Amino acid sequence: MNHPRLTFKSVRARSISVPMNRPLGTSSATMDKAPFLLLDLYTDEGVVGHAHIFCYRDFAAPLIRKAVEVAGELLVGAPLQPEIIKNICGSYFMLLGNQGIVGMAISGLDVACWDALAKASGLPLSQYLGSDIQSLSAYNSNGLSISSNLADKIAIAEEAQALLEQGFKALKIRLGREDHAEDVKAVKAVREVISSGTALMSDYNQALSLSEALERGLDLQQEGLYWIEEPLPYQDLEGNAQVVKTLQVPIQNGENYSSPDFLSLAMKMKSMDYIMIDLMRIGGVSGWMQAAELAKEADLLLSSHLYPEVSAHLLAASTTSHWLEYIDWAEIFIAEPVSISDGIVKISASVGTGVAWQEDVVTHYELD
Ligand code: SMN
Ligand code: MG
Repeated sequence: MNHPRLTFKSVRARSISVPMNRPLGTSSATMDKAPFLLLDLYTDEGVVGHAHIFCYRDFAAPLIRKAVEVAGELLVGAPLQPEIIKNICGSYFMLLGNQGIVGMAISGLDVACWDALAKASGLPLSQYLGSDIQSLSAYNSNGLSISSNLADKIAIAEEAQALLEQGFKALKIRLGREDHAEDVKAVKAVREVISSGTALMSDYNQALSLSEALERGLDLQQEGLYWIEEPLPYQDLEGNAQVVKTLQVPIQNGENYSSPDFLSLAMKMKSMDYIMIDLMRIGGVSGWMQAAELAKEADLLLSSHLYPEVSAHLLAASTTSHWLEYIDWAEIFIAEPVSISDGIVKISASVGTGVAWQEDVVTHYELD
């Protein structure tokens, strides 16, 4: 791909922690604040690229920030090209390892780089990547948590109805309570109030052992779930393959895959029916596009994990595009949140990713 000529000047990274409209309770953690790291990548030519990285825990934001700043020092004066960022950062961080905090820092720089390149070309990112798709189906992934105040049937049913109010046709429920019967009760309570045409995805966040996944999965199959996500630890490729083989309900995996190579291995092992990519784990836009190519070769349906603002462009440019995960956590600080009606997301027509900050909000929630 021939990119416009831009030169890396500097990067500014700011940690913020914003309140969430609905706390998210998963089998692994409950969050009521969303920590993000915001990147502004400056070029000699005046174009600025942006990226936001969801950091899961407040303490992680300054750590990822440090890795971004160290990488930024190395990149001063370099031509702004994804391959160059990957090579310079890849070799500097080689001995430490290019996953986790470091991987998120490099992915964030890659996203900010693509944002700047698409901006310099005068195109929305989706079009810069060759797509002319204007809209995508999204599921509402807010809420439906595992948390005590939602353990009762009525509260979770009411929440499901509220989550469908914007016209969504699909929701995701978090599973993995100690007591499987409580999970079943929650699924039934939601299913009872949503129409048969509404898709109900589910997510265990890696909570189960293989025997639990098989037992619970076989029992849940009759509840009409659209997919079961991450029943087992993501790296247990063999166990996941066994779950895929045994259950009829599709298994969704991939949000924790840190490279296209790992995805390729997981695909060879047949560890998923559907694939979900997180752009800040897989290597930014560059990693996503490689993953999309692998998904295309294997004819695997590809969904996004978090970052609906940016992922919408990437799904639009992916041949086997499936569902966009919609969460609203960044809307408080993003100037142009994703536009949704009837569960359909319209791809932003602004140049680049369309992501820019509401500066007064960023200042208010800045961590340090
Ligand atoms: C998830 C995402 C982000 C934080 C916690 C849990 C979840 C999902 O796995 O797929 O939405
Ligand atoms: Mg998940």
